[in-house]
Order: sequence, then C-alpha cells, then structure tokens
Amino acid sequence: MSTYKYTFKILLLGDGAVGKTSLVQRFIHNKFQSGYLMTIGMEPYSRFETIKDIRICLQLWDIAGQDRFASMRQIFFKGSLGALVTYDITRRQSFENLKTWIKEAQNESPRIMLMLVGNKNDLEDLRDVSTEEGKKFAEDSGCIGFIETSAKSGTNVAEAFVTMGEEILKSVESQD
Ligand code: G3D
Ligand code: MG
Repeated sequence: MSTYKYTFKILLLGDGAVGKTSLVQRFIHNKFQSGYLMTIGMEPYSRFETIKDIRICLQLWDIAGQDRFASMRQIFFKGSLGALVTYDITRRQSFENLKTWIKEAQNESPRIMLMLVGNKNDLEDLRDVSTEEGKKFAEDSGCIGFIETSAKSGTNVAEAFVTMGEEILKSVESQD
C-alpha cells in the first residue's frame, strides 16, 4: 500500500561512529553489517508504519559527511519534525558532545522533537555511560524520551523510530 497521510522527516544526529547509519540499516533492511563504511548521501530512507490506524511515511535522514557544509545543513534540517540524538554508550565523549548537537537542532528547527538514543548496548562490558545518566540527561535537555538500542542485535531499534513517530503524530494531530 503506497498511500499515506503524513510524511515525518526524522534526522539522525550525533558524532561519527556512534551507529547512526547502522540504526537506519537495521530499521529499514533488518540487517547489520560491520567492517565497511556505508556512504549515505542526501537521499533519505523511508519506511511506512501504521500508527493508530494512520499510515505514515517515516523519512530518515542520516547526516553522513554533510556536516561541514552550511548550505547542506540547512537542507538537512529544513522541515524536520524529529531527531534521534544518538551517542555510543561505550564512548563518553559522544555523550558529552550531544549538548552541541541539541543546540544546533533547536536553532535550526525550534519545534523539533528530540529523542535520546544510547546505542551499542550489546557492549555492556565496555559501558562508559550509565542508563541513569542517559535518563537524567534526556529529562534535563527536554527530550521526549530515552532509549538504549543495539543496531547489532536489533534491540529496541524499531521501538526508537516508532516511538518518535508516535510522538510526532500526537503533536501533529493535536494541532489540527
Ligand atoms: P555512524 O553512521 O554514526 O558514523 P556507523 O556509525 O553506523 O557507521 O557505525 C560505526 C561503527 O560502530 C561500525 O563499526 C558499526 O559496525 C559499529 N556499530 C554500530 N552500531 C553498533 C551496535 O549497536 N553495536 C556494536 N557492537 N557495534 C555497532 P565498523 O567496525 O564497521 O567501523
Ligand atoms: Mg554514518
């Protein structure tokens, strides 16, 4: 079925190598590939979901290598309704750097809904950021939710994207 009521533009933000591309690949193709660099341009990936009986196109944009070009950045942020703000639970610096990502997202898209995602939770032995810290940061920075995921095992990946979709739908429908 190709008819749908809404397209929600959702961004993946966060440092390099936190797993943004891997999360999108897991959600779209249900696969995980390690060991080579996947190059994603400005073409978004889409997956259709039915949420509360409403057919929705979740359009996912991975910032890839465009972050250095201001004009690309504007195209990237334009019309975005949500973002998965992603860090790697084994790399504290990627967690600290989210402050900058969030500031930029809120500057470019003041109404954007943010969901905090701690990825690589299959690597429990290497954990560097606790679940409690993640939760607290999400609350303090006005995120609509927090979830830990693994693109490798698939844990919580669909939940992260679909929850984002549900929250955007709630906000869109309450404006009608
Ligand atoms: P990015 O798009 O944010 O830059 P990538 O990140 O999706 O390219 O992932 C960066 C590296 O982390 C890749 O390793 C990838 O396989 C790995 N990775 C992504 N998600 C997970 C996860 O949930 N668990 C684990 N264990 N590894 C993950 P390589 O070796 O391909 O560079
Ligand atoms: Mg990538």
